[in-house]
Amino acid sequence: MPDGRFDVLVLGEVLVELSSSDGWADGRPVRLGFSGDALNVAAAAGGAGARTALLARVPQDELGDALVARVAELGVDTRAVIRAGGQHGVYLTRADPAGERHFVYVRHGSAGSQLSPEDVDEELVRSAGVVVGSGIACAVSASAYAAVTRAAGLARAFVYDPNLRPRLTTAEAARAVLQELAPLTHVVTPSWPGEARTLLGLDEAAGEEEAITALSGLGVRNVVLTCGPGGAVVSSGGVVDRVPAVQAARVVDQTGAGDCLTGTLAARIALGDSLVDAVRLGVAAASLSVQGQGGTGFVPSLAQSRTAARQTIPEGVP
Ligand code: KDG
Repeated sequence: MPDGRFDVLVLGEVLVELSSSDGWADGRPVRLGFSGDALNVAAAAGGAGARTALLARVPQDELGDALVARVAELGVDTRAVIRAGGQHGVYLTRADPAGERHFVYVRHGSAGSQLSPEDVDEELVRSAGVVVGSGIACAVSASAYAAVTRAAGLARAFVYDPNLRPRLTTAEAARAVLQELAPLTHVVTPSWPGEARTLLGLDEAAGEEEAITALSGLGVRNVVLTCGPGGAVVSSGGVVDRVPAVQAARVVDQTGAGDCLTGTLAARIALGDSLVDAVRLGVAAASLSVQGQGGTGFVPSLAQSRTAARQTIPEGVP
């Protein structure tokens, strides 16, 4: 296990990404990438200045070697990556400027989904400033869910992104996971309105306050509702702040934008920023990330995110 202390530790599954700028049809070109929400988050955390490690199972083959090399190139420590038997998890995506498409998955039984509590090194987790896990990891297998639960219980500060994926789980199952993890969670980052309403069983008329009340009622300490082009809403210690959006100069693909926000946020709170400042930078980083194709197609640096954060859109401007 790596020695030394990490600001951020992310656990989950890294996926091979096949991304098309066109449709899916025989003979069309695709772009090979490495992504998955865990890597998207870790890359963003590294970009935002945190010493970041990734805990994931990656197959022991040539593609796995290239994947691990890319993780390192993204500035993420790979010493906690477990090289294992089994196959890669893959997802197919298309450049998605509107952020509306579902992915096609080829991941059932993948090596990454076999992450288990035994893989979660107690010392590594306890020493990290912030540990990040997601609903995707909890949905891919019972053992990965147990790994996330163990890490959340050991973490000094656990950040949970529900990342509800209807092709991986049901709203009911995702709600049960949220209920179990909520009391262990320092910050939860659901997207608003769709994901939060679905997870919390709220109807169309429910507003942000109801979502915050419901999440706080489950035992979460801090709530960040991510509102895409609407910025974010932060609830902490009974105070609610609205973080304005940052205009994206160029939108190619929204895949991984939410992960970029979460990773940046995790990095900045680990490094001592207030939650609101961390979210402000996360919103700015997410607005930059959409200019690249794929989940890690563009990972902003801290300097780039800081510059973008100065260009918030005033409230009320469509
Ligand atoms: O948030 C983007 C991720 O959903 C994407 O990178 C693929 O991790 C992925 C998943 O499991 O859907």
